[in-house]
Amino acid sequence: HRNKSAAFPDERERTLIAIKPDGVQRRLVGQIMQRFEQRGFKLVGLKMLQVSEDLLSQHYCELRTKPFYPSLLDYMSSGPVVVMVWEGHKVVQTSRTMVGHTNPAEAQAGTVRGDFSFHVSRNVVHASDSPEGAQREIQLWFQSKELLKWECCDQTITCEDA
Ligand code: IDP
Repeated sequence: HRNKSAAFPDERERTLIAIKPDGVQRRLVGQIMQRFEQRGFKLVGLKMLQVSEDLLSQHYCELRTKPFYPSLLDYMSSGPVVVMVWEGHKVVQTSRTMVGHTNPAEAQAGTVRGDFSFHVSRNVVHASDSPEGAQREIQLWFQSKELLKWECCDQTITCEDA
């Protein structure tokens, strides 16, 4: 059988999604993961961890001069996070749409932030904002052996070749 992923590299695009400490505390992990599963994306990495300050400062290096940066680090280390890598066609852009505006007050209903939050300081979830950013973040959060290659039996149904 033909290796579709090799022939269509776009289907191998990956993004990093993290359920932040408020999402874990509020028991939203299952509902959030379900949205990515039912959209048709493939889960290739998953773990729960208490994030170190070192990892957080690298993850949010572009925000270090922002006034909210210290409280962002406190928030992100206030409890465990669940971090995932999802794979699929245009997964970065589609995930950003699914997650919604950074500020939940402006996020549309139907998005994760629009359905589960109302304040920018507790916005439940992280999603990479570009394919390049996703690659950087995935390398930061995961070792390559933690990302699994597996064949999804519905791939020929959810995604057309051409
Ligand atoms: P993004 O998470 O939607 O990509 P960024 O601008 O990269 O948005 O900000 C990263 C995170 O920093 C946000 O998700 C949010 O948790 C936090 N943040 C952004 N702006 C503010 C703010 O004005 N006050 C408090 N926290 C903020």
